[in-house]
Amino acid sequence: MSDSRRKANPVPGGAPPSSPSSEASYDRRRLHQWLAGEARADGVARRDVLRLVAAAGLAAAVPAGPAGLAAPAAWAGTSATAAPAPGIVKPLPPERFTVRGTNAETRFESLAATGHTTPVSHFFVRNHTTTPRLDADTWALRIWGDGLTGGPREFTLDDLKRLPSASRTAFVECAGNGRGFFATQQGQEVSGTAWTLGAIGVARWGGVRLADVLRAAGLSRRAVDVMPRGLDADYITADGTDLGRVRRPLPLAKALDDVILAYEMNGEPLPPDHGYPLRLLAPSWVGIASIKWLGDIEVSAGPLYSPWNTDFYRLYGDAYPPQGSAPLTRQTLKSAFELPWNAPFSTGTRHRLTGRAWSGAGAIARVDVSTDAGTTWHRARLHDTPRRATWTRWSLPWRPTTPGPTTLLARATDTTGRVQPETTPHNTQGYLFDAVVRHAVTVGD
Ligand SMILES: Nc1nc2c(c(=O)[nH]1)N[C@H]1C(S)=C(S)[C@@H](COP(=O)(O)O)O[C@H]1N2
Ligand SMILES: [Mo]
Repeated sequence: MSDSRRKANPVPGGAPPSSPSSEASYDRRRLHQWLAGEARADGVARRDVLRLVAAAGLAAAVPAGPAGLAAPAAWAGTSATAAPAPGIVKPLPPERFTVRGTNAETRFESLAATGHTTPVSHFFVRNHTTTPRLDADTWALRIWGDGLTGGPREFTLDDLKRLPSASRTAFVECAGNGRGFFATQQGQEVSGTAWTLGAIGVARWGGVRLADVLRAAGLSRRAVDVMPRGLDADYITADGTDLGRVRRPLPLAKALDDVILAYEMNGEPLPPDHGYPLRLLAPSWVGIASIKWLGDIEVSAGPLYSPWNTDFYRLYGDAYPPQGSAPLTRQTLKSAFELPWNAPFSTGTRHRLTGRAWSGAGAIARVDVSTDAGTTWHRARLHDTPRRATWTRWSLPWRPTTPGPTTLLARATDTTGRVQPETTPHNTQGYLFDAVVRHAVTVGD
């Protein structure tokens, strides 16, 4: 059932303004505008946009416009060249984190000691390069572009704090969370960081609504896209191409809906690794939408492109059209046990299995757990009031009877009726893994 649904709608998610079909038509409209010379694609190779245009079956009257930067035909993965030091400021004790290149994955078992929100001490870090050290006293956010009624505007942190404050509990989850299971469960090759399930954390984000800031800056009725950009170093691909600073266009509809510019995380100033002094937070969307270390936001009357919505963060592969899916928006559906791999259990003892489940499309409706590799299923007890944009903790008692290795499964269902499938259709960059994860454990006597 979920398989046929995926074919019709390759990008998970349901209702407007970010439903797959509206994103797909938005994407076609952008490409039309690019052909008409009305959309900019700075820092994106011209031929990459042309490839999208061709694959979308759009007209061949191609503008002579300015040439984009040269870019490779295929990126060699989404992680920068491995550095000797990960460039992360906070401590990364091995019982809480697995360091992967410039990134740090949270060990899911370490979350058992945390509450609904994830303390900074446990929160995963995904850095394209390294954490920059910024000085809030000299920092200001610049808002500019032809989607404003007037000229550029600057906001200091104090200016932002004078606007009405807003806060939201929401996860940040990398689009590649679970990517490692394409190889280990499905025998498929994908590029990028081989995360297990710990490229997610939930925090209480405090700041101001992006909508309020855009209005204060003088939002024009002609605005269609906003492009937040980070102050971290330019991202250089493995083959040496400079893609510029990390940035990704956000459709205005999302920007005005529930996006927050956060200067606080769990009631404290944002820590350096998570975007100090200001980050964007796009609830329910893939992590790349939540740009850290904000320096400027372009507000545009025409559609914008960056490599983070042309090559990265689309689904490419046999199950998808040649131009890839529309740019990824909402996260998918997952659940995870708060257990290490091969966790030991003993027969005749009553254990309590705990975990978390979440969805980018709605709240969690139920979680079913199997302790016998899928033969029988038991409904887990939910410990949070399920809400969208955050996870729900769950538990199930288990008294193992048979010694030996076994496989635990947890299968979440969300309020849109989506159920985690047995397999995820392959995509070359390993995004949005949503299949039930087969968690190996060992039962001793
Ligand atoms: N400026 C900037 N913003 C960024 C990134 C980055 O490397 N630079 N990484 C993105 C990605 S891919 C993810 S998954 C999230 C991770 O947020 P976290 O490090 O606070 O967990 O930040 C996003 N925002
Ligand atoms: Mo990410």
